[in-house]
Amino acid sequence: MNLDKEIFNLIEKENTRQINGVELIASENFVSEQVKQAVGSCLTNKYAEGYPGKRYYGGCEIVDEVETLAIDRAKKLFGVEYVNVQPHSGSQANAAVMLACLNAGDKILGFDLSHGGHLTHGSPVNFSGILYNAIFYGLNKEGNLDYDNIENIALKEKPKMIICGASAYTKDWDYERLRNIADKIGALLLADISHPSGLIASKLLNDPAKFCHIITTTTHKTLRGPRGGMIMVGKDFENPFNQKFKSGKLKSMSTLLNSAVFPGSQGGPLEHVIAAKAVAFKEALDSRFVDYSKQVIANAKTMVSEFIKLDYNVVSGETMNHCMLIDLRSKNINGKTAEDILQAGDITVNKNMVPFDTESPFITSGIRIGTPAITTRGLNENNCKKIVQFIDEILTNVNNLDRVNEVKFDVNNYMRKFPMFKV
Ligand code: DSN
Repeated sequence: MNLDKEIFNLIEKENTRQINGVELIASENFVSEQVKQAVGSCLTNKYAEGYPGKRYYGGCEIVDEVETLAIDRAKKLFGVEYVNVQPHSGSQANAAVMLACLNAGDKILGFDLSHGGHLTHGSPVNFSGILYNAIFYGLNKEGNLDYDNIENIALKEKPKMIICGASAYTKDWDYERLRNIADKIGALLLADISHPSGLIASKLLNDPAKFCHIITTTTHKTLRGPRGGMIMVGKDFENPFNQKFKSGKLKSMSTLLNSAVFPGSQGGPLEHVIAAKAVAFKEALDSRFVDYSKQVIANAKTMVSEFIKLDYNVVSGETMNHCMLIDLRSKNINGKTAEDILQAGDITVNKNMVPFDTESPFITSGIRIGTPAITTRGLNENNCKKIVQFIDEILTNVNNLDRVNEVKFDVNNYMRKFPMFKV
């Protein structure tokens, strides 16, 4: 068959874009060759609805082994009793958890999207806010979570589920405190660790498995696997208030979650992606992954202190993880303008709402920056100082495209020195 030039030329163009640019989107990363090979393997041909040993199709003996290996590696990596590796994404993982645990109209308490939360934690435009009755907690003026306030809201509103986890929060989470709050009202505590899961697997951040009833994550952010999702339970238990599946006898949470993924909300699992997840989990079990995760945090901390030296307003003034939020109001630039002009210099970030933002989500007052991808390319603290200089030079020349083009030339030359995946 003739090569599909249209598509493969585009893939090559994207490859060049990734090589030449500075990738600072906090939720992105670059995977190893082995992860890519698994995603592009013959496993994409196989239908395997069901679970290992209980499939609805023949010929699943080998994918059963693949999926079991992925599950076993994830259990070891996160120290948990139950894992489902089939969710196609973090959003699908959250949808399955809610399907397993809640009835339509039940109240959920999540972290406000405009303060750093996620669409699937109750946003009115998402299934989670459409099907369930969502209420929110946010950040205080200093840009930190206020656990007393979360407790007050929970005691007053009595949600059935409390969701912790964020897309743009630079501190760690006090899962123990949140579990105490959940226990006071008999709520389930769900931790969505999509962003920091690689740092948690590396034991550099608090461990949600000890305190949260259920954990969801994506596999492609700090965990550096293929795009996908996963659900975990530290210690299996009976769901105390599930009505839909009850039929006289309470079922274990693992049984409910499996049913909620398939057949509840998904069809055939993507076994090629599950194989790639298994590869990524093996890589994350290697001590070199811990070194990588430490460097992700060190790089983020360096960037924060460099931005502060240049008078940028970093939300909450620090980071403990892989990302930072810059409130650009003091620099008189909005998030969209900053995203666009940085992109013109081949530096990719995303505009982001900052706490108490006065702009719309389409404009925003800030940008979010993350270090997982540049750290995979081997950039260290000194390199991160240089990246902050590039960013500052572009943002101080928003109206001088000639200068932005010069910086872009320097950015491209600088980045071409780095491999895409430094072991
Ligand atoms: N879109 C992801 C992020 O950028 O954080 C979350 O789903």
